[in-house]
Amino acid sequence: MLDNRQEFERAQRVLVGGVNSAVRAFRAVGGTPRFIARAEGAYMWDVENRRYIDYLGSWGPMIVGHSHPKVVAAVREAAGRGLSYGAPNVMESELAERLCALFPQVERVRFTSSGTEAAMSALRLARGFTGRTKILKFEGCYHGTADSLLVKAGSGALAFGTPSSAGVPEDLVRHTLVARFNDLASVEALFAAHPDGIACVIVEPIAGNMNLIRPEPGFHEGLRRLCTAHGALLIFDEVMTGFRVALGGAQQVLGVTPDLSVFGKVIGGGMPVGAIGGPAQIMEMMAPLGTVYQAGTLSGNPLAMAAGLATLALISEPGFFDAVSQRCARLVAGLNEAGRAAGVPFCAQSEGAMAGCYMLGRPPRSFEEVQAQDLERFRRFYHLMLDEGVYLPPSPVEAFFFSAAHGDADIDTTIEAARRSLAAVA
Ligand code: KE4
Repeated sequence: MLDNRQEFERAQRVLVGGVNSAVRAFRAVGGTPRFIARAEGAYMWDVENRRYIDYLGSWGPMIVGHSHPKVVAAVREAAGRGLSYGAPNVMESELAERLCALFPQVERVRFTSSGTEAAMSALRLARGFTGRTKILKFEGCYHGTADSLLVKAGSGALAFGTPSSAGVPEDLVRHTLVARFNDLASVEALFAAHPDGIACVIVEPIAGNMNLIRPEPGFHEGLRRLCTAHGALLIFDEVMTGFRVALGGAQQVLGVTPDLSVFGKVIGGGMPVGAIGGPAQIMEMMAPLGTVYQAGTLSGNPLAMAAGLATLALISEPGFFDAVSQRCARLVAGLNEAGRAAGVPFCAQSEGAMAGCYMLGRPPRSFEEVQAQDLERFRRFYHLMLDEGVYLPPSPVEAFFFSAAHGDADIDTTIEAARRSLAAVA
């Protein structure tokens, strides 16, 4: 068996950067990515058989924990009936019915195989429905890798300092307008500059790809008002927040209803699923009923639907979100206490089972504030925690993810590891 370093050297000979998604390459924190051999509950084990308490959770999907017996059983059972049909199957309808029941303004759904595809298709739908060309996004928000959205994006694009990707034609991105999260005046100015020109505003309702940044009171109500007044569609990208901050996503927490919602991650339970949801009047602009084309070979894949259905059944159980939110809050309280004890500008916060920790004295409220972190101190902290067997997302601009599988002993172990690690970087 090769160790992590040897596996990484091997991977880099055949995979670009040794990875299949840029953020996995540890470029923001340095060092060698861990090659995971297996995962169960709150834990992952690497090829050196080192166990980690996992707060990556596959970047969000694993809210019930890894290899949950009911999810694995559902996938196994589906696999016995075929891996993919390329034709309708009833589980697609079942999962869509669950979505429509949870989100009142969602009357029609279209499944995809990733959040990127769902966000990209939602943009096309908004442009087709409104007949307009411009889209408005927010600096630091990330909506996957569709060309129009790789402009001042978050997540790995931000971490690597390439928020606006090479290879995206200038005459395309000129239709992408960028405002500042939590700055309604920057949105109003763009609407004033482009009257009747903006097809949609797409936003992470609670930002997670410039680390967790909460919306200021009134921000989303303002977006809702401006979009309605200007005939633009408001799109909530709930790929990360959906079924994570609450069963009804950020729109339930915020009490603001978008025109279209984009989902992913938890809705697939670890299998490839994205989704767009919205009123029939808008959604039915999409093929085969309308003229906005959209398709995907593995969209609605039976195994992915089975994993999503099993996961949604588990998180819909009474008390699930109260329990997971309370335990996540206990972890965050312990991390904040560890920062105070170490005398380090370090803090953490959470919303439901989504959390963020920062090398800052108080939670950031903007893209600029999150950028003010002491990156070298974060890197040292990150690796000290990894060496303690605590796996956080390998970036200072990513949220971290709690699960129902994280027990009190895991929380206590994590807090103690943070105390030692923060003391060491003080
Ligand atoms: P995917 O295409 O990676 O399934 O989804 C893209 C996406 C869209 N919208 C939001 C709000 C997202 O957070 C994401 C994906 N998030 C990143 C982590 N910040 C996925 C990790 C990765 O890129 O490997």
